[in-house]
Amino acid sequence: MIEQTLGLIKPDAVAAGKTGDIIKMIEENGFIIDRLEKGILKKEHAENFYEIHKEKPFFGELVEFITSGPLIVLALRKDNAVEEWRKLMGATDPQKAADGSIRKKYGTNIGKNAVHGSDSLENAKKELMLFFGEQ
Ligand code: 3AN
Repeated sequence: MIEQTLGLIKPDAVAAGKTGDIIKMIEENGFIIDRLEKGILKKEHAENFYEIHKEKPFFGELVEFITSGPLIVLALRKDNAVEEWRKLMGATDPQKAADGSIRKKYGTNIGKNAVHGSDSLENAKKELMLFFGEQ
């Protein structure tokens, strides 16, 4: 099934000048980039986005990091996009991420891990709505 998912290139990777490399990997892996935007997230927007992690000890750190500089917001389309994008991203902890994955290549640690992807089709719809509004 053709799906759309939300991808972020996080501030660590943007600041490191890896935007182009990551977009190249995305395109080479057969994703269509339907939407692309660069900007700095407002604190309230980030808190909303990471709402499911509100009770976690690293919530403050998470919000601070994701708002710390420009990021790239992407709407990615492909057959089975949610799962395929998570596969291309690799495991949350870059040290555990598979060879060839984006996090293995460009992630620093479990917090600064270069990219984000929705974890289900339901959350993809919510996250796409949060960033891009009604399509
Ligand atoms: P994923 O991004 O792979 O779906 P989640 O949903 O478990 O991972 O975590 C959301 C984000 O929270 C991660 N991308 C990561 O940046 C951050 N995170 C997860 N665990 C930790 C942790 N133990 N310390 C700091 N940040 C974390």
